Amino acid sequence: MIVKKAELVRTAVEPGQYPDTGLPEFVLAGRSNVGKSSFINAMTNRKNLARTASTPGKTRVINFFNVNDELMLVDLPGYGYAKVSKKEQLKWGRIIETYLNTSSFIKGILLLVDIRHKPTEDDILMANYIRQTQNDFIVVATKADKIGRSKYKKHIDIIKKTLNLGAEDDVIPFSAEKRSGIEDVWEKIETIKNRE
Ligand SMILES: Nc1nc2c(ncn2[C@@H]2O[C@H](COP(=O)(O)OP(=O)(O)OP(=O)(O)O)[C@@H](O)[C@H]2O)c(=O)[nH]1
Ligand SMILES: [Mg+2]
Repeated sequence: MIVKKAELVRTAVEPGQYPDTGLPEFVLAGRSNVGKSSFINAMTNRKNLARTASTPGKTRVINFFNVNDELMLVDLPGYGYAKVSKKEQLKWGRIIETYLNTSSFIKGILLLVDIRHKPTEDDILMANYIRQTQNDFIVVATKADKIGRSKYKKHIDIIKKTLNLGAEDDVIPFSAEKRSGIEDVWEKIETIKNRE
């Protein structure tokens, strides 16, 4: 995929604010700080399209990015960061849940997990949730630059087992830092997009 155009077209917290371009949406879900916004920057080859930070809880709204007038990448607030107050967490949880239950343009959900760690209870809930929606499901293992390549398989097996994935489900190692895995993920997205 050659990204010619990538722009933030809408920031939303509630359904009336979602864009209605009709473009298929690919959603980034995952724990706070797992690398969702960095993923969008890497995928679109833009340094600062989606805002990232070393302090978790950076993304507090839903951001819709139009890519090539072909599809939307949707950046969600992260879940499960203990230092964010319970009240804020509930608020973001509702924003995420409402979006996932309401948007009629969602085509695929990308669940991002850190390649180094066993997925959390929240990740398992999210994976189960995604499975019971009609959407295609891609698991991306972020920050792959933080471990050696020879360790990928061991870590990916743990992720697959914990999230209860089938043998046919892929987990794609990804590094925004090293810019690896980008083509693999685009290929998956395009396959899903072109499938009726
Ligand atoms: N080494 C390494 N660091 C990464 C990678 N991706 C993201 N990071 C770092 O992880 C931190 C969090 O990244 P973000 O992209 O802001 O994470 P997020 O999931 O959008 O976080 P929230 O908006 O809080 O939900 C930042 O310090 C990034 O630089 C990666 O591939 N490799
Ligand atoms: Mg973010």
